[in-house]
Amino acid sequence: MRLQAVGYGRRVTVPKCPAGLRDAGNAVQPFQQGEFNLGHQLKPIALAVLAATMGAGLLSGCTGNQTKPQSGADGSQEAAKPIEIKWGIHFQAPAVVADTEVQKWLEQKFNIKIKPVKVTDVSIASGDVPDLFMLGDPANVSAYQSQGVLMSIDPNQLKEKMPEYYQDIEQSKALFQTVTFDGKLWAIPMFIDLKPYDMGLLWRQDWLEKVGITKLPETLEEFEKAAYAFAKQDPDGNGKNDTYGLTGTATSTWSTGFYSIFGAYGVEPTMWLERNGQIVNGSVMPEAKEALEKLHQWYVDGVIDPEFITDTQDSYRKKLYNGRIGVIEEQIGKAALADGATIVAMKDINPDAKLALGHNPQGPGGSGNWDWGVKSNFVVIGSKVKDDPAKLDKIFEILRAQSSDEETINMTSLGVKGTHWDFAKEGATSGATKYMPGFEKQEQRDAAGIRLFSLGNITTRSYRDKYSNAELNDAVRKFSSAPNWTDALLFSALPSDGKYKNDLTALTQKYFAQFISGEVPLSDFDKYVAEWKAKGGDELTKEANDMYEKQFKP
Ligand SMILES: [Ca+2]
Repeated sequence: MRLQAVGYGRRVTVPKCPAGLRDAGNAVQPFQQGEFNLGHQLKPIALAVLAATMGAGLLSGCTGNQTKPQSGADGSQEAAKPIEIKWGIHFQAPAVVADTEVQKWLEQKFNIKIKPVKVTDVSIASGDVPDLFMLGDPANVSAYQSQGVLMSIDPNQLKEKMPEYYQDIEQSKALFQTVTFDGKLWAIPMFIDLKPYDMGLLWRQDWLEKVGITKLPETLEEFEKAAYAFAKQDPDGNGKNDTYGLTGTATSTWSTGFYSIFGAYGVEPTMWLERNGQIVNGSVMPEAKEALEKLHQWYVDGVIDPEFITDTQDSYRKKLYNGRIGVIEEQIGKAALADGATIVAMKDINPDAKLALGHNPQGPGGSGNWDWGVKSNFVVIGSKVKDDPAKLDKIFEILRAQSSDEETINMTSLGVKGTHWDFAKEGATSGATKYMPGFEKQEQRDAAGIRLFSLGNITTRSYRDKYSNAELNDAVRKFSSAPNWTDALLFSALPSDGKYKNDLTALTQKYFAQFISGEVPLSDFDKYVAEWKAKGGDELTKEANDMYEKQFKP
């Protein structure tokens, strides 16, 4: 565990900084890759490098200290004592970097003293609970709430203290239900409705042309035709039978992969889906069996790469770059525009290849891909804050600024305009942003404190509209299967999830891989369903229906 506490004094000392620091620019990227909680783990980074980068001049010109006088609430000149806030850094940041430029800026702006801490299950269990921190999932909120470390939040107070944000989050009101336990609200939900990590299909367009297909496949039949041609018609023209249509991520992600193929049959394994007022799990629906029959046929015919059992999203991208497969499911943000990560990587490896993003295939059950819905992350407040009204007020003041004050959002998520970031288009005053050389890597920004105190998607809708990449937003609108294709319970944690969920996902992954490869015949599907039900699936299904009745039913 990487828990670093930093010492701090009681006096407010303010760095004397260049004007540019105070006049931080006004833009934000609403789509920060680092904000997405998809259950991925970030790799640790070299802190020594961070420290060196940080010392190298970020704070040059900011060396003098002075005490800032504060006006009292009654307008008197008596200095208000800074409020100390133990602040859990962004959960994807690997470690605390103390006394960064951003921390000092926040301390000055809000007259606070921040103690940044890295939140872990271990630190929480040992009683080291921050005043303010962020969690990625309703299951985390539920777990910490049951440990008694969270403060319940009064929705009326939220409405009063954060009016701009409340107006927006009200449009996704069901999100409140995901973190309401025992009739009380335990977190401030954040939302995201235009998600660059929604997926479409990324095709080798030059391969399509090579096999005589001039239009991007849109239906499942057209998808199948193209995938077979990639496997059978030597699309790379080397005279060898060395290509496949596609591969999958049968055991390496949160579900079973082949999301768009299952989607074409109207189902997503592991998701809770609503059918005629009942909640059923996609893992055991008859439509899943239909999709598996199709996938098994493709496997038998040599269209699916046998390595689909162990492939990951990283490895299938490499297979696309290296001309082993001709289509992948890819995040729209990585594939829609010329500067998308996957497009750029392909160009590096094979400059002659042509890629094109297409829709998820339309099949007998519709079309769709895995979608995380409007859910983003959650802001939570430590239980001890309820006994300290002044601190709670201060926290709400910070949260309101984090959601609607451009200067604060920019500083915490982008840094200083002209130093750390600028608009992508020269001279622009809105739209997409880019990081400056020296700050393109996350660890370089963490060293300056950028992201550590960012709360991500708590920004207001108008803010996002103003500062997002319009071209990318259009692509998301065009290719995403959102908003109608997501978990009926918005990925809420069920009471017995901890007991069964991981084992059931693993069971489904194992069986589905075997059904596709033929190691287990599809005539055993009912046997698999019975096993799934007996091993906790029935119990979870009951809990899912109870929760739906109580909290989500329209
Ligand atoms: Ca070939």
